[in-house]
Amino acid sequence: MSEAFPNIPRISYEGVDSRNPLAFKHYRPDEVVGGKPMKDHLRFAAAYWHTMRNELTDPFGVGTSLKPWDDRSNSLDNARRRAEVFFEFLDKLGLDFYCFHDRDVAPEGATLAESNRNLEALVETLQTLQDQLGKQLLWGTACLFAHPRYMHGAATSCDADVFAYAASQVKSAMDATRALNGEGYVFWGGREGYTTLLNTDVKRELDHLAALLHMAVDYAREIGFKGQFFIEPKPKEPTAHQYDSDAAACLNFLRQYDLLDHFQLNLETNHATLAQHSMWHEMTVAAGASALGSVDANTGHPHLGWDTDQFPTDIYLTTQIMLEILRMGGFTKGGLNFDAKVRRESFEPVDLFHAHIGGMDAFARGLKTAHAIIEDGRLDDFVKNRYSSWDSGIGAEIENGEVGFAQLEAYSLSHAEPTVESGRQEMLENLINEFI
Ligand code: XLS
Ligand code: NI
Ligand code: NI
Repeated sequence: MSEAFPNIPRISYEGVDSRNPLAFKHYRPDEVVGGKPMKDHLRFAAAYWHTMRNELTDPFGVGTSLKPWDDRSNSLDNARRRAEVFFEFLDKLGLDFYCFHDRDVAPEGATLAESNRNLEALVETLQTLQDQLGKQLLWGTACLFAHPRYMHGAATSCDADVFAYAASQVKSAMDATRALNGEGYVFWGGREGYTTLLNTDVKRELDHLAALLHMAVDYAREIGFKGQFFIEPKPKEPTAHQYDSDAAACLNFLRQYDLLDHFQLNLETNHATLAQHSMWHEMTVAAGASALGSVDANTGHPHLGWDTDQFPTDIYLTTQIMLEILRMGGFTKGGLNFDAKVRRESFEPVDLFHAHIGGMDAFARGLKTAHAIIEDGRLDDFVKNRYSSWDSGIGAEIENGEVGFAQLEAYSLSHAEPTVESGRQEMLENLINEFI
């Protein structure tokens, strides 16, 4: 097959002085940072849906994306050609991983049986390409939101037949993920939520969602799928209220339904923003529950209130993300998946390269900066010291559960008014800027 990107070379590292837009300025896959090559810290993945299937439509206009290799048909041949182009793309960018929804890679058929056959056919193609080019599947998932049957939700649909259909689709998507040796499997909420409470039995829908996830855990055991399950929080879009609203809501749900041992969170920056949280907040909440698993690396537009899925370029953002990843000791099964699309005005194939290069460079800088901040130690020392009153004396007694109200009252009556210290926010902000 002929190359899809004949004028684009394999992207290599040229360093900060390079003015070549098709080169890395910071990402050097084998450069060792803190005892580990950059590529193993970052575990970059491309998203099949945005890279290969996003036509760049918006609510006001048709798609603008140029994809000369794609005849826009639903044929298996077209699907196979797309997969080949996608792997050429991964290869040229030096992206080690990818992620997909079942329906991104294989066309939905007229029946469930036909859809399953299509997926199995494409799994064979993907397997061959993975082996040829040494690429790995970071995670697979099922598209349980695009088809009209899922208008009321999938696992949380009011219609039990739809639940059954969704479960069958997850089963096949898990089979595909296992066959391709996927590191993980993601459940993003899709249409699991509601648009109005007038017609919605929330308690029953949540019970059903948990039931589907328990079935997935059982099925993984049955087929020997060793990948990590992830839930991906998002507060709204497409529904007005998504059940998996944010990290805290997801953790509560998992705990309530006894699923916490089987799931971690896949956090997406733009979803954090929609929840009026920072990505750093979401990561901190997840890490606190030992459930920080993977990252959908993107960003939103500061003036727009929706999921614009832009490529991450902000060094403060990537530094914060990498700080949390380093603090937890690095990814295990997770990685940095560019769940991001180019703007509708950036419609040429080369724009996909610029976008990924920028994201990879931004994270390489974030990694180096975060590592330097940790090595420097002043930030961590400050925080540690800020809580030092808990390390001994009355603080340690409280933490150890050795005292109650009566003892604390006696303590306070016999001590002078507490003397508190400055939080030094501005000093710490300046400290971070020393590194950026
Ligand atoms: C949509 C989600 C979706 C998931 C995968 O907002 O980010 O792309 O990552 O289903
Ligand atoms: Ni996502
Ligand atoms: Ni998103």
